[in-house]
Amino acid sequence: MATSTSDRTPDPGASPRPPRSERIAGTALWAGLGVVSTLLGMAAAHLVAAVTTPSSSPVLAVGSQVIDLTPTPLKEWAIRQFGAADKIILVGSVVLVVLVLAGVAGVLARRRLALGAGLLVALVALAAAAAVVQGSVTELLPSLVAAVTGVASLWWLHAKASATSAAEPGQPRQPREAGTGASRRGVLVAAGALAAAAAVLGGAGRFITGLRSGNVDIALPDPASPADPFPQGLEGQVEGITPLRIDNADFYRVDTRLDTPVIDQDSWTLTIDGDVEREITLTFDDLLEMDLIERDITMTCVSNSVGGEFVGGARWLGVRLTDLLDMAGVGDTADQIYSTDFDGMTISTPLDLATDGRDAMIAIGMNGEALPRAHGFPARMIVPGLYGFISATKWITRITLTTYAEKSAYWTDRDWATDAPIKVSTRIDTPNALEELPVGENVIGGVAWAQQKGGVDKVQVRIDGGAWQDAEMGPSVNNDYWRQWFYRWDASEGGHTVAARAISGDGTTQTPARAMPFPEGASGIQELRVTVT
Ligand SMILES: Nc1nc2c(c(=O)[nH]1)N[C@H]1C(S)=C(S)[C@@H](COP(=O)(O)O)O[C@H]1N2
Ligand SMILES: [Mo]
Repeated sequence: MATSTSDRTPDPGASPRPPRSERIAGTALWAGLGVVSTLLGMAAAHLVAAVTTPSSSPVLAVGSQVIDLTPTPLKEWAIRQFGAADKIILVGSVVLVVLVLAGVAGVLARRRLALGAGLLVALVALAAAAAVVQGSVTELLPSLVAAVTGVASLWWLHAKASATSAAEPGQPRQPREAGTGASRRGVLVAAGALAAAAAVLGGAGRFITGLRSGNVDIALPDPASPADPFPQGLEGQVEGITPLRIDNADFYRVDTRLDTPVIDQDSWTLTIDGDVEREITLTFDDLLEMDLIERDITMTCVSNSVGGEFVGGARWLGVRLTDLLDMAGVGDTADQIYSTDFDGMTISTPLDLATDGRDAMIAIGMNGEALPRAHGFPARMIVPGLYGFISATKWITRITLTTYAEKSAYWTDRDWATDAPIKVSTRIDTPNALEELPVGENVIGGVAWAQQKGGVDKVQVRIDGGAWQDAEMGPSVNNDYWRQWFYRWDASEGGHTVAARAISGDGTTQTPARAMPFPEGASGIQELRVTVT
């Protein structure tokens, strides 16, 4: 038999189909090429977004759109399941879905490059649409970069895989197969190089975002109306208790954003309009020149479950809200303060409550520093006694005096309450649920709050469903601030339940009636089991 090159192909008469394991490896390789191309596109886009508008990064734009479209019950479920990690899980899920589709695009590209590239472009088009809905047309740039980089990368890898496969000596031309052996190694090296490039670009994007979202160091003026001296808390005395004042870096953060907004205080302005005698616009410097009040106030999120993490006490510095409203002159039809952040997100606040004499302010300082970017720099609203979602607008740029009939804010559109005073509540900080404790004296401790209800007068502890016993109280800062408490418990061996409740200065006892956070805040009594051995 003559030995032509084609004769070296094993069993030339049979189907050229490679063995099953080869086919799986081939598919996996192509899926991987799709994933690498997509990662490179996302990373390049992330870098471009980092230097322009961080939130226009395709994954974040899609994530924000998902947040806005998620029905309230599902959102509530996610917060219950994942707590403060909900956003990491959201972004992670978006990335996962994108990467699965990227793998599909790679496999399609093996058959026809245009099919795979088309799927990638369709994916990016979705992100671009989200970026435009979330931001503006100027935020299309990162998506464009993602499309160009991703498709170019897929095209290059496709060419390499096809070319090396065809160049295999003695092999029939198989342009649709990533070759085997040496040729496959070439493709893997190329893909590895692109993956490394993606890591570098993505890392650079992260680094730049980190630099840009660093907090601003501004010397703040002294308050015209300072807070009372701050007492020593129980934290040195009761192990595991929450500090009386929460450091800025530890303060809970709740908002709809996946980025940390970077706002330049020199171009920032605050406008007061709507039903007012004269519309006014103030700069950051204008605020610094006004009389400032300084107050210790405990903020609470409506999504905080009983015993949850979304509550914190801090010292706020700002301009009295009523001073600003008086400058504009509020008309007599308004019943709602409708505030807007730099990105168009809106929050409603009942006008009568915000102006009833409580220390509502437009804050520019938190615990002796300018507001951290995560907490609203350059300015935010703070209204003691109301949950944050109807009072604490961060990155605020506009205050519109209007009516609830006329305008509805972000959470109002999602069926949350418009009038939601913070409920009297307490949290057991120590011991932890299911903790094992030694027989004898154990200290139970925590914090309680009753803003605008006369502050916390008493906390009581109940062991195994027995009688309520008064706890020892930490210092009282003011009626809008939380209060630490502890109870010395002589524990006997066995399993026990520990519960705590607060009683406010105006005589409100924390209700045992259980309510979920939606639509106006959780209630009930925190009870946990411990084992004493
Ligand atoms: N612009 C803007 N402001 C916002 C929010 C938001 O999503 N966007 N979330 C509100 C909610 S629900 C709460 S509880 C407080 C939380 O403020 P913090 O993150 O500083 O603790 O901010 C409020 N202000
Ligand atoms: Mo909130």
